[in-house]
Parts: sequence; C-alpha cells; structure tokens
Amino acid sequence: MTRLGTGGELAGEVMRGRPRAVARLISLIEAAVADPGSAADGTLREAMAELAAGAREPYRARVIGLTGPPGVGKSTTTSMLIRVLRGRGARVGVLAVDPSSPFTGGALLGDRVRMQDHATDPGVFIRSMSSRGHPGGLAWATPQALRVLEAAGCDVILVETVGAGQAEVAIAGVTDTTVVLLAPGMGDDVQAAKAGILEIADVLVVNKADREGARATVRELRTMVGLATAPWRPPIVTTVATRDEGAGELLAALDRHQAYLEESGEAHRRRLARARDEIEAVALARLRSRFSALHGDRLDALAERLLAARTDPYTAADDLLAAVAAGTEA
Ligand SMILES: Nc1nc2c(ncn2[C@@H]2O[C@H](COP(=O)(O)OP(=O)(O)O)[C@@H](O)[C@H]2O)c(=O)[nH]1
Ligand SMILES: [Mg+2]
Repeated sequence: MTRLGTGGELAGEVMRGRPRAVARLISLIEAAVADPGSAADGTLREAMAELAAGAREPYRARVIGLTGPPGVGKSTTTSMLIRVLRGRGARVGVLAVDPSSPFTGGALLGDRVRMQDHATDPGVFIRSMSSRGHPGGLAWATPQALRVLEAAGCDVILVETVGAGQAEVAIAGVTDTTVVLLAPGMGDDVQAAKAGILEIADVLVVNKADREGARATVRELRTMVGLATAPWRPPIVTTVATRDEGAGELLAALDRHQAYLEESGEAHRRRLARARDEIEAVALARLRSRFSALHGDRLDALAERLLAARTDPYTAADDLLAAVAAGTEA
C-alpha cells in the first residue's frame, strides 16, 4: 500500500478514487483551517496543484446542498438520495459540514450512522468537516474539499450543513442546487428557517410527511412560494425519508432545476462564482498570514506613527500593502 507521503502521491491516489487518499487530503484541508495562509505551502498545496495538472476534463460535478433545522431529516434524506443516484450509476460524494462546532465528530456522528448503508460502496465518498471554531474557515475549506471529491470522480456531491442561520446561506453560495428541508411540528426552528428560505431554496422538501401537520406545512409554503417573482419557483416535494418515500419526486425536482440551470446559463455562472470564491478565500488567507508573519513589527510602527499624528490611515495602509507586495516577490 502506498504511503501517501508527498502531495503528488496523495493527489495520484485521489484521482484513482482511493477513499483513504480522499479522506487524508480532506483532513489536511480541515487541519489547515486554523492557519489557512501557511497551509498553502505544504503537502496540501502540492496535492492541489497535482490535481489540477492531472485533471483530464473541466470540472463539472453537480453540487447539491441540503440544509434546514437540526433533526429535520437531512442525513436520512441524503442517504435516500445516495441510493437513487447510485441506482443510475452516478459516483456520489457527501460532505457533511458543521459550521458551528469547534470540534469534529460530535454532531456528525449520528449522520455517519444514518449513512452507514453506503459505507462499503466504492462509488460513495462520505466525509465530514468542521470549522473548529474558526470563523470564515469553512468558506476557505469547503470549495477545496468539493474540488477533491470532484477530482476523485464524483459526478454529484451532496453537502449537508448542520444548524441554521448565516452558515447555511454561505453554503448556498457554493451549491448548484440548494434543498431546504422542513418538517411538520418543529415550532420555532421552522419559523426561523422560513424567514430566509425563499432566498436560498431551489427545492423545498417537507420531510416526515408521515407526521401530522405535513399538509398544513405544504400549504403554508405554497403561499410563500407563490409570492416569489424569481424566474425559478422552488417546487415543494413531500418525503418520508426513513421509508424512501418521495425519492423519485425529489430526484425529478433536482433534475428539473439542473436543466433550468444549464438552459439559462446559470450553471456555468454558479460554477464560476464557486471558483472565484475559492481563489479569493485562498488569496485573502495568504494575505492575512503574510500580514501577521512578516509585517507585525511594521504594523506596530505604523500604529505608533498614526497615534503620533505623523501619518493618516490610508497612507499607512498603502505602506503596509507595499511591504506585503514586496514580501511576495522575495
Ligand atoms: N417519522 C419520521 N422520522 C424521520 C423521517 N426522516 C428522518 N426521521 C428521523 O428523524 C431523526 C433525525 O434525522 P436526521 O436525518 O439525523 O436529521 P438531520 O439532523 O436533519 O440530519 C432520526 O431519528 C430519523 O430517523 C421521516 O420521514 N419520518
Ligand atoms: Mg444530519
């Protein structure tokens, strides 16, 4: 068995679709979240370059996000989707993303259990990732993890986000299709989730349709969706994910959205936006790390000068940026 010592070896194994290598490289990305600027110089950087050099065709995997309040059935629905997607021969990647948790594993442990059916399927890659409490860490790490899954040959990547709020909106920025899940009788969580729903939902799912109140939830959503003026009106699908009910309807809704994206040119625009975000996140992280590593003293000196009214903040910032730029050349 290969030792996966260098970034090049690691990338080679990823491109051969080896789950161990995929896991290792995504772990490297996750570990680098604490200091993303410096990480770009190590094994990780080498591996990412090698992945790009070894790619045989443009990147075009479909990225589908699943989001919604905790306990609504995201992991169960993800597992159901894996089943139907595998049924038509797609290689499927799953990235379970926890924006809030400062530690890995916890909240995602249950998800792993729910996706266990697929643990031994060589056509399925399941990884979880957390920001380990570093704000902005996921914006840096998520697009790169998607890139790794894509390089490993995934046709479709399902991104499950834990929790609600700002983070799910951020994740919507990296997906082609965002599925927002709700369930009847979830009280305040559902109310909170609904507030931001229309902006990010491409497909709405009312899961746990075996429970009382499902029809009322659908009615309520239908009224909200009816008010939308966007060219794409999110369809509402009801599912019982624990029994695989509604899987076909959900897949059909996802396919319709994908067709809409391709026909309108929006698919390419979203992929481009994703690539822009990916580059920008890496560049900003490197800049930030250069600032602190190379120019802490200079920044201190400039701060003293500013306090002494011997410079203004704009001139001082120009001075700092010039020093960073010069450092880049070195
Ligand atoms: N009754 C019912 N329970 C469900 C359904 N889907 C998921 N569950 C259960 O709801 C709980 C939370 O599901 P999970 O997929 O982990 O939710 P997540 O936190 O959104 O990922 C689990 O106990 C599931 O078995 C459903 O359609 N009906
Ligand atoms: Mg889950």
